[in-house]
This record gives sequence, structure tokens and C-alpha cells, in this order.
Amino acid sequence: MQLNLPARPYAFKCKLSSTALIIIDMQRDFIEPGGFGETLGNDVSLLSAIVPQCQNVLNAWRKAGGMVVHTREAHRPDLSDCPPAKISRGNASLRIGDVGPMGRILVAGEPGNQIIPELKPMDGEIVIDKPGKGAFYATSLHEQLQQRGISHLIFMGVTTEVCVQTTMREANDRGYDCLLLEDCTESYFPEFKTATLEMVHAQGGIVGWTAPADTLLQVLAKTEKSGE
Ligand code: TIU
Repeated sequence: MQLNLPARPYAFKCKLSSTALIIIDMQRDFIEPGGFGETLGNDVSLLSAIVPQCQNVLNAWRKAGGMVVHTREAHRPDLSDCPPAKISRGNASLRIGDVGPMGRILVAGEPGNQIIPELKPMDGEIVIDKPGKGAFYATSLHEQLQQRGISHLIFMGVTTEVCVQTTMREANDRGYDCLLLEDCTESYFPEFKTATLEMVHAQGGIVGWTAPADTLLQVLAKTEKSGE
């Protein structure tokens, strides 16, 4: 199935069979009160607004048979994969590894580290636990995508200018074409989201493409109807 999406700076063209939907860090730590996002001093309520549209895209993508990858920012319980600089940075009320209302902050297996129930991974979908902001750093993501012949990535998730943009930049350097769904990503700072969308598609798409999720939903609905 060929997908041809109106996008900025120009149409994003890909084949369903060689495209993965990458959902960045839609975990309770960033979206619910009491997690890492809030301990950093952020208003986490802004982020939950994108959940329904993310669900729409995930459902449609699954129905079309597309590959799905979920990521979580997660550290080992002994924090051996967490640089001391990451733990000590800033003046967080609770630091990585401390016990918070949703368990140990940003630690794999804790309640706060789970992907929100609305976007819960299904059997067969890839879940990448990543110690960094970029999903390619110190993970098997690139190898897993290469094994499946993936060349194009469609992104959703949080936060736009931190883990989403970092992963898109890493993906660029590894040869992937990337589309960011504008209303399926959010930042604690709305102006940073706006700036990130601009910097992704500026300069002829220096980092990639952006488009509203409806463009993808419409294309998927049309191809479903025509049985392509
Ligand atoms: N703080 C912030 O905006 N983001 C992160 O720490 N991680 C992700 O973006 N996932």
C-alpha cells in the first residue's frame, strides 16, 4: 500500500510495508501527576490533550497492518545505565531512582514507567526501553527496523523538542525519512512545540516532514475502502 500524504514542506510518500509508527515515551512518568515530568516542575496536564488523536492514529495504523514501535524512557533498577549527570541535573523535587507516588522515578518495571492504558502495546509490537532522549542511543531499534526493511518513520509522542526531536535527528543520521504528526505530539512549553515543528520542516525538510494526523487518517480510510 502506497501512502501519499499532504505535508510540510511537501508530500510525504511511503509504503506501508516499509514504514513504522514510532510512539515516543507515552508513559505515565510524563503524562500523569507524580511522575518524572512533574518532578521537573512541569504542568503535565498539557500533554494528555493529544491522547485521543494518538489513539485514533494507532487504531487506524494497526487496522492497516502497519508496524508499531513504542518507546519508554527507562533506566535499570541499579541505575547502571543512567549517567550521574542525568541524575544530578537541575533541582527536581524527586530524582531518577527516588520513590515517588507512581514508584521509582523513570525506572523500568515501576507503575509510572508503564505506557498509558489508552495506548497500551499489543502482542507483537516492539517496545524499546531507552536510557537516553534519543531512541537509537544504546538500544536495538536501528537493527530491529533494518531487519524488517523499514525506511520511513511516522512519529507521535512526547515531548516534542526533547525525546521526539532527538530521535528524529538520530533517525536522519541513520538514513530514515521521518514524518511528525503535528497534533499527536506535545511539549510542556507550547512555544517549543511550535518552534520544533518549524525547525523540522524548514530548509526543505532538513529533519523531515510534519502534517496533521487527519491527513494520515484520511489516506488510511480511503485505502481501506478501496481495498488497496
Ligand atoms: N523533560 C522533557 O521534556 N522530556 C523528557 O525528559 N523526556 C522525553 O521527552 N521523553
